[in-house]
Amino acid sequence: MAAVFAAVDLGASSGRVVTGRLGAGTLELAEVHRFANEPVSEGGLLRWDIRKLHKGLTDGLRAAADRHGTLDGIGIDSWAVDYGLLDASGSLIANPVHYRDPRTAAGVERVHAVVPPARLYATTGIQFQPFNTVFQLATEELSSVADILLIPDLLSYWLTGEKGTERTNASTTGLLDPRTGEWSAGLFAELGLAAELFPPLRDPGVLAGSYEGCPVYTVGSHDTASAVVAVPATSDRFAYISCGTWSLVGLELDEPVLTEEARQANFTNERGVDGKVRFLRNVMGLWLLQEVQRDLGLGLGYLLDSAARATPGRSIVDATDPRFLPPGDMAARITAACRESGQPEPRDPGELARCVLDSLALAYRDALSDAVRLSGRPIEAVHLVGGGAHNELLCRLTADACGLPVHAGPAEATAAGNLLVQARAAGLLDGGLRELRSWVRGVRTYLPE
Ligand code: LFR
Repeated sequence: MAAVFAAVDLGASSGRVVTGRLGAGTLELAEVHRFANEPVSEGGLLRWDIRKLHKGLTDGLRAAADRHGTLDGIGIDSWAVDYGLLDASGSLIANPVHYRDPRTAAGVERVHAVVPPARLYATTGIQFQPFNTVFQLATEELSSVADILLIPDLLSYWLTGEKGTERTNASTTGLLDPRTGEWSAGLFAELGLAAELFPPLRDPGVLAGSYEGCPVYTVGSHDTASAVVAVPATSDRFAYISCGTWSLVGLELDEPVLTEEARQANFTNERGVDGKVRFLRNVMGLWLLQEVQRDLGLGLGYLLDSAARATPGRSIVDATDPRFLPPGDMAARITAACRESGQPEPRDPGELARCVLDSLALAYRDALSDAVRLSGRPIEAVHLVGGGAHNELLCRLTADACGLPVHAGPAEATAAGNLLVQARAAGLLDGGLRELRSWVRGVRTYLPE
């Protein structure tokens, strides 16, 4: 008999509920609900409208149940680093602040004054990003806070009444020891943070509670961790690009790489499902294109068609530059970056989009060659998963830039990884990541030219 699981996947611009029907030898995915994620400005800060997301989630679960009858499990993943603060009565104090809000500069200074960057990296293995939870927390007034819940853990708490901190996402806080998978007690002490503020750590793939009689499982609740589960690799010699709003570019390793070179190269050691290490670099990703689209009021199809006709490699920007982090004025910021580096300014939307795509492909190439050099792990192919797998031009440019075959797809890797970990937790699948990956379908290969 088939079993049906529901994956709740919250992205920076939309959330979705995807069901996975596990039948004879196949996992059939269906998107049953999609809802907008529109940040709000409150108290001078950019925030997530978390109640609206919660409503989208429960509406989606209802749609899933309407379609399939009963559900065999629910799992929640979202972007990383952000959190809600609860008071002693268990109520959310305010909407969670968006990691793209520039409030964190002071937090970075405060943390680095106590724990210098090199020691912070040696302790946690997490790349410097101004929005890491550890820096966000240094800007908070925590005296009336009883619990800190990461976004998927907060929504899971609202569904089940149970509190916990899922480990893959906990690693993105910049407070976890990558060698043990436990909080770094020393770091908490040095920063004057009480470790009890986070509910107990829990692994992906355990029972978190229940919602209306249906089991809720932890999954790789950091969306990137779930996406990496569904990379359909058949050997160890692969790299991945999880390509959505961000592009997360790197390798799956067994041990963290905590060298000074890895820090200088801004590589992170996030925790993966089954205790793996996601050794990767954050590249701005489709955010650049989404913001150009929003800025110019143009459709994606039009932009990509014109980019395909534009001169290749006319100007390149650094797609890891934090100047592109905040929303707004993206066309102007990209044009300024070209001008400042003495390159021709894009003259039309097609040239602008081409500049973004060429820059992404080169940033992928650089990240992959650094990853191989820093880890000593050779690679034979690149798996590009996530929404970017639909972007043929980007896939082609990536294959050419990297000089490696790019296996593009599945686009819904995050939901697939979420569902596979649930199915295993429910006892319907067994084995390791290799076995889970064998259920993943939907790949198109681009060979370098
Ligand atoms: C991707 C992602 C990245 C993380 C960024 C901010 O959706 O989770 O992995 O660095 O969002 O949370």
